[in-house]
Formats: sequence, structure tokens, C-alpha cells
Amino acid sequence: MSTRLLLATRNAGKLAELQRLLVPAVPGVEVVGLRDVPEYPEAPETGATFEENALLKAREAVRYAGLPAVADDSGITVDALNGMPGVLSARWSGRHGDDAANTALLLGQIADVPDARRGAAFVCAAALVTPDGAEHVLRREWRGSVVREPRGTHGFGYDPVFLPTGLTVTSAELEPAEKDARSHRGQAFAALVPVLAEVLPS
Ligand code: ITT
Repeated sequence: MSTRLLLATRNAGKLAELQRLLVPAVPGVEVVGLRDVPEYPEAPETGATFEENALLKAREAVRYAGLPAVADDSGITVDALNGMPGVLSARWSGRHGDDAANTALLLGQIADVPDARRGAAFVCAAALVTPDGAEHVLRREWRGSVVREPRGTHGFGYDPVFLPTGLTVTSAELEPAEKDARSHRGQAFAALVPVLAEVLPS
């Protein structure tokens, strides 16, 4: 029987990125999603850091599904908001996963902040937990700034308002492969791949 690896996310945008990043990187491993395992209740993300939340989600997936699991906790940290929304990015407007409302609220909050002080970073913590209790977590950032009007149709979440440092397009205007090559998630999961190769039974 082939080794199975569970991608423990309920976010469709993230799931698509994780599949692109991990399926080619772990040949011989069957990568499955939450729709492939019996449904289980989602615990609240109570951690104070991206790392803690990523580990919580991966541990929970292992506990219910009994498979090695990877999880992602991510968000945008805005300098002018002292690092918020941070771990609260998914529910910033009060409604979990409402990308349009979350983005509109963020733009309104920093409407008067001048261009020179609109710095931000996407942050991703990638966690791997196995049924025998091994745990790994690592974090990567992608620096940029927040533009004033959404631009682009690719990606998800805050992508239409995030202008990566060194580019003239938002991350929602990048082709998927171009985003993967630079992004917080692309970097975090690229760093996790050697760990996966070592930890998963072949
Ligand atoms: P899971 O916990 O099930 O994985 P979630 O959407 O609740 O899904 P998070 O708690 O990690 O995930 O919240 C991440 C939020 O941060 C997400 O809703 C986006 O708004 C934002 N975000 C993270 N990565 C992003 C990216 O690459 N591009 C745009 N927005 C991103």
C-alpha cells in the first residue's frame, strides 16, 4: 500500500496551492485532501502564532484520520497595523473566510496611510505531524506592500491587494507558478519537502 499524506486545509485556494507544491515533490506518496477522509469537527484556531496554529491543525488531522498530515497557517501582517491581521487574517471582518469583506476592511483601515508606510508581509507556517508523534514546523515570509485598489483575479484572500517587493503586479496578477516560486507558502513547503522525504515511509 502506498504512503498517504493528508493536506489538512478547508481553504480551497490553499488546497490548490498545496497540491501544486507537494504532489510533484513527493513521488510515490498519495496526496489526499480532507474530502477523502471521514469528516471531523474543526477546532478553533486558538494559537497566538502561525506556528502554533499550523501544529494544532496538523495534530487534529492526525488524531482523526490516522494519516501523516501537513497543515498551513498563514495570513498577512501589516506594518501600519502593528502586524495585524496576522493570525486573525481569515476572520478579520468577523466572518471566517469572507475574502472580499476581509480585504475591504483592511483597505478601509489603512486608507489614510501613505504609500511609504504600507509595508506588509504574507506569512506561512507549514507543519508536518505523523501518527508516531513526530512534529516539524517552519515559517517563511514574503515581503511587499498593500495597494489601494484590488487588482487581478488569480489566487485568493488578500492576493489582489498585495504588491510583492520588486514587482509591479499584485500577487493576484501573477500566474500560479510565478506565485508559487516566490510566495510564503511556496518557500515554506519547499523547505518542508526534504523533511517529508525523510519522515514518510517509502
Ligand atoms: P485552513 O485553516 O482550513 O487551512 P483558513 O482559510 O482558515 O483555512 P488560515 O486560518 O491559515 O486558513 O487563514 C489564512 C488567511 O490568510 C486566508 O483566509 C487568506 O485570507 C489569507 N492568506 C493566506 N495566504 C494567502 C495567500 O497566499 N494569498 C492571499 N491571502 C492569503
